[in-house]
Amino acid sequence: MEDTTVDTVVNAPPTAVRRPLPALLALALAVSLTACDHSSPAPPPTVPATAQTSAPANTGTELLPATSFADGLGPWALYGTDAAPRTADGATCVDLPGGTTNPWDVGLTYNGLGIDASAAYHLALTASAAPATTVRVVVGEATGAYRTATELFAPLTPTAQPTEHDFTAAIALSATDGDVGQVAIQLGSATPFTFCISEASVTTRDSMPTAASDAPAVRVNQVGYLTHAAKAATVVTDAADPLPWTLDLGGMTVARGTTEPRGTDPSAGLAVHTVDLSAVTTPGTGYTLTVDGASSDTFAIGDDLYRAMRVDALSFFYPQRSGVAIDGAVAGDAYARPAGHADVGPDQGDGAVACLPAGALTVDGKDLYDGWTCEGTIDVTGGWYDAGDHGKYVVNGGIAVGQLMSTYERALHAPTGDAGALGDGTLRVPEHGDGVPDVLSEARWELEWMLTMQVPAGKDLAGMVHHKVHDDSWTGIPLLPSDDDRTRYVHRPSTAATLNLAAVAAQGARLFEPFDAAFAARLLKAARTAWAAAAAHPDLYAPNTNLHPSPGGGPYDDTELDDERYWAAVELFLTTGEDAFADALTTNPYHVGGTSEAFGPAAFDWGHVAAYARTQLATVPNALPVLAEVRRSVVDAAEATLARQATQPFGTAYVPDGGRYDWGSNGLLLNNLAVLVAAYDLGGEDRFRQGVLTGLDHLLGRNAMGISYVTGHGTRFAQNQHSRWYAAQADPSLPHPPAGTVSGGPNSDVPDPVSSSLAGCAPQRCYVDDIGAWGVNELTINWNSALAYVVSFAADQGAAGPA
Ligand code: 9MR
Repeated sequence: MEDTTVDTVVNAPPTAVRRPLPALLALALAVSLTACDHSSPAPPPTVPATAQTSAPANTGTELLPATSFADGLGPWALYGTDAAPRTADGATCVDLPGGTTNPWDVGLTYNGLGIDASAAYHLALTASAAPATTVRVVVGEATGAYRTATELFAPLTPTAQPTEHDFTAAIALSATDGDVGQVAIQLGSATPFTFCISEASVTTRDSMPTAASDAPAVRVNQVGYLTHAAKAATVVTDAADPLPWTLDLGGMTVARGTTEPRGTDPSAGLAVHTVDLSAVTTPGTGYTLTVDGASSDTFAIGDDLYRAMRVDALSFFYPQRSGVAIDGAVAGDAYARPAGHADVGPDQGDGAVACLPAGALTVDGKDLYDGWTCEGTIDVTGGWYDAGDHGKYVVNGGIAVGQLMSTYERALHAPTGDAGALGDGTLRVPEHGDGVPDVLSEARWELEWMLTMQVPAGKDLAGMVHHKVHDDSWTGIPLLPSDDDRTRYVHRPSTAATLNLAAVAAQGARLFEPFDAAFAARLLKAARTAWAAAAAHPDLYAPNTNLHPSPGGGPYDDTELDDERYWAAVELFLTTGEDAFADALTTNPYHVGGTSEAFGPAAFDWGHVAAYARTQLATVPNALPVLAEVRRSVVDAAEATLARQATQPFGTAYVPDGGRYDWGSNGLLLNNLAVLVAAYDLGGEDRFRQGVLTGLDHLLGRNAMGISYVTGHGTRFAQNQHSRWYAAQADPSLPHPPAGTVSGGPNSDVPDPVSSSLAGCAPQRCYVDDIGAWGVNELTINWNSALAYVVSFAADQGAAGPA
């Protein structure tokens, strides 16, 4: 898929902020060193949830000149505070007065750590904080760009406890010159606390431990299986021969059989067997499957397993809203927060944002937009925050709001669709009682914002749409949107963003027509204007380069726009029926029989939208003469996906050529399932419905990690998705992401400082549920829109269909 090779860190923590320890000061402090004492018995190893992996006894070489703080700070330096360290009872403590904004404003640093890129290390601290405080610990550059080799969030309590962290270094660091390495314990905090430290250590390791999982060997959909659905499980076992299994409910064995050995699954790096429970159609909760002495997590069989998840997946968007206070009475008390970027401070507000000044430089020293800027300011208040960051990006907003509207549109037209389930009063949104389906009210929040991004008539590039708005540099975690004090800029319009607006505004025009004709007309006018502007400026590309030294947002770059043109033409045609749009779509290279292939092993994402457009054309009623061919092409693509899925002992429908998993693999899986949904809706062939449900089994626990990737659903679910405000892992006073939040999922590139410790992992296991692991565990609007679409389908199945 697009742009997985990022030359600059995406959603990275702050860069140019940590204060280096002056080398002379380090030397001066070093003279007070005493020999460290390893003789006292270590306290029981309590590995906090935030530690990356558990740490078996490590016998590597110690890289710090001293590991004990019994006699003072030794070679470490305290910066950002006048508070004086004191030493007692084997520890050095400091009373920090609080009052700082960023974690890195105060810190304890050791400079002079030399490590090799891609080598394995073990970091350990024994420390306390009173009151309990989470601190960020970084191994990285001591100067310059402050690049990070690894990081962890250590939740310190008033009782000293060890925090341990195994990592593979993302970059090389030098002990003496050049990229001098640093261990930094960041102690910035708004509130006062006392920090004490007794031990710190960085040692070499021979190799990383394999990703540990406490999941049972028997992997099931932890939420459950619809009564009339295929029911498959996967068992991790080296046994060569079939094994007996039993299915138990309430202490009784209700079914038994033998497993099917499937060999080693390369996507998981595990030897597995599969179990087929499809014959069991007795509803119940608390089923367990037992094989060879190992029992699965409990699961249900029933007709009503996805309705709550549908509400959750769709309600994810409200607390992502920018520009408005989030009402705890609507979203849940834990999610109440002040409005972000609403011009009330301390954030800078989105009411009057300037364009990026001309001459802003990339890492290559080039002017990012070739001299482009704009006069004045723009009101870009509103919309959804994209992900765990505070940026707002039109092309990702486009696919996300498009899929939300398609969730509703499917319910209008599909044989099993239930528009009532998405009606007014069904979701956790504030717009109840207005007669408008809640899913459309949520979509409108984003559409209104996208309209603000369109250049008005009379200005340079009128009708084009600005690509994005975000901070001038990356912020750290945790940070409420309302506390983001960075300067924000609107970026240059792009043809891609303009076509995105044309597509979703056209779709919105037909869906809002029954509820608000004036808004529908406004949308259609904007869509037509955008279509014409994109035709006049067909190649204004969003670049893949990033600003230097800190981009402050993702690039969402794209230089192949025929698919966006196809999507815009399809939606404009579906709304207007006009010949000009029929011509535009039938002559597009991505149309049936064209030179570009719309479908592939990954159907669609934010930057590859042809398959999504094709499914829209196939499923939304229209009078295109070649509609039968269009529909056949969707069914053929679904057949190809089913064929790939059938090879997978863990049931995934995402089977990329070459095997490597891309960024957002769970989103890619869900969008493949969306094509199966369309195929089922078109012909009612049950195998497509089964393929969707089997794909959800994988997402919800029948996978190599043995976890449900949807917060709040399943026995063991991801809940530390990368987010600056659902940041409970970094600050226990903040919540975890709301129920119904899907994680981006395994990414073979493991591009962030936390997941990079898994380098070389089998694709399904390139994952860790850690807030710092932004390359494998972020939340985004486009992945949750995919979840919402597919889960809404699953919720509609209920008692329907034969097994
Ligand atoms: O989902 C995006 C993925 O397809 C790209 O490869 C990656 C690098 O450009 O960016 C991802 O999008 C991130 C965006 O740039 C910033 N907000 C968070 C998004 C999810 O990680």
